[in-house]
Amino acid sequence: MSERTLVLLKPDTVQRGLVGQIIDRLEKRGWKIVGLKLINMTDEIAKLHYAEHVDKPFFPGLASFMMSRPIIAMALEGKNVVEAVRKFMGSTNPQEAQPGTIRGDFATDIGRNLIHGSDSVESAVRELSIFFTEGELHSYEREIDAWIIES
Ligand code: IDP
Ligand code: MG
Repeated sequence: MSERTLVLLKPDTVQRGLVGQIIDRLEKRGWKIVGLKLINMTDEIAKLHYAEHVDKPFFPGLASFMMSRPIIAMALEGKNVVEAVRKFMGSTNPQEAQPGTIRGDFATDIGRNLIHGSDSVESAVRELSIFFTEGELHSYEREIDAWIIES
């Protein structure tokens, strides 16, 4: 079943000029971009988005990093895209991430791990509503989908 997920390209991705490479990879994988913008994360958004981590010791550092420079927020659509994007990103700690994943190919430090992806379909729905209004999420046809998705 087709579903949607939230991907954030964190400030390190934008600063390092890796936005194009990462978007290139996820487009080539076949996922459809249904929302995309460059934004500054605020304290309020950080607390909402990372609600499960607000009381963790790493939260202040994480929040200030995420607010330090612009980020890219994207909504992706595809078959099992939530779980598939998690695999595409690699382990949270890049030291443990497999080569071939974003974190395994481009990152070395857990606090500079380049990318966020929702961890479940429920999280995706919640997180997408933080970053996108309904009008900013687009439904459209792609002729090439017949060559990517059997049915
Ligand atoms: P995820 O991004 O792979 O879903 P989470 O456990 O949800 O990982 O943590 C959210 C983010 O918080 C991570 O991507 C990472 O940037 C940061 N983080 C998580 N654990 C640590 C830690 O132990 N030290 C520093 N930063 C951490
Ligand atoms: Mg997470």
